[in-house]
Amino acid sequence: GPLEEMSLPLFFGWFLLSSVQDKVRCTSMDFLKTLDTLEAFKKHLSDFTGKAEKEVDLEQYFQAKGTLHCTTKFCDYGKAPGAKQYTQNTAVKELYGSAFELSLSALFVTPRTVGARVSLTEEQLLLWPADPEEEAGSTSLPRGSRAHITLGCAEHVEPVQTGLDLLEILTLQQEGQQGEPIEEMELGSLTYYGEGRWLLTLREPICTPACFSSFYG
Ligand code: ACK
Repeated sequence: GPLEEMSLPLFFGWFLLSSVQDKVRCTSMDFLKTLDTLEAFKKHLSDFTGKAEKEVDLEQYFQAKGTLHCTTKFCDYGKAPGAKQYTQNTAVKELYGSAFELSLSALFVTPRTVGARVSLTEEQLLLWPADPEEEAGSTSLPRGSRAHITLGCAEHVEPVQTGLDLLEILTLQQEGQQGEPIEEMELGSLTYYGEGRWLLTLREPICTPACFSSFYG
C-alpha cells in the first residue's frame, strides 16, 4: 500500500480536531491560572523557581508546542527502533486516517511540562507500540500508561519529557504513594506528589475527537 512506499514520518499519533484544540487549551490555561493562585502551590513555589520568594506566572512559564496530539509511535523518519515494524502492523494500516474519540482523564503539571493523560480503549491500544513504557524504564506499568497530550513545555524542555513526567507520577502511585490531597476543584481532585508534581484527576473525562495519522514536519 501507499504507506510502505513513503518515507517514514516523524511520528504517528491521534491529532485533535482544530475546534477541540482550542477547547482543550482553554481548559488547561484555566487550570494553570487556578493552580497559580492556590496557597498550596505557593508553598511549593521553589520547585518551579528555585527560590522561595519569587513568583511564577504558569501561563507564561509553559510554551505551547505545535498542534495538540497524542503520539503513538515516534519514528524519527525511520531511525527510531521498531519504526518500520510499526508501519507494518495491520491495525496501523487499517486504521490510518480514521476518527477516534480520546478520553482525557487527568491534567498534570511539573516544573518541566504540562500535559493531559489519555486513557486508551482496547481498540486504541491496538495502535499502541510494543514498548514505549519499557523504553522509558517503566517496566511494570500497564501498556498505554505513557499516552498523553503535551500542552506546554518550560523553556529548553523538549516535548518528549511530558510522557516521562506522566510515567514518573504513575510509578509513584503504583509504588503506593498516595500523594498529598490538596483540594476538590471544579474540574476534579488535585493531588501533590512532591518535587513540583501536580495531578488533577478529572471528575468528568474530556472526550475529544481525533484522527489517527502521522506528522512529517
Ligand atoms: O509531546 P510528544 O508526545 O513528545 O510529541 C512529540 C513528538 O514525538 C514529536 O517530537 C514525541 N517524541 C519525541 N521524541 C520521542 C521519543 N524518543 N520517544 C517517544 N516520543 C517522542 C514528542
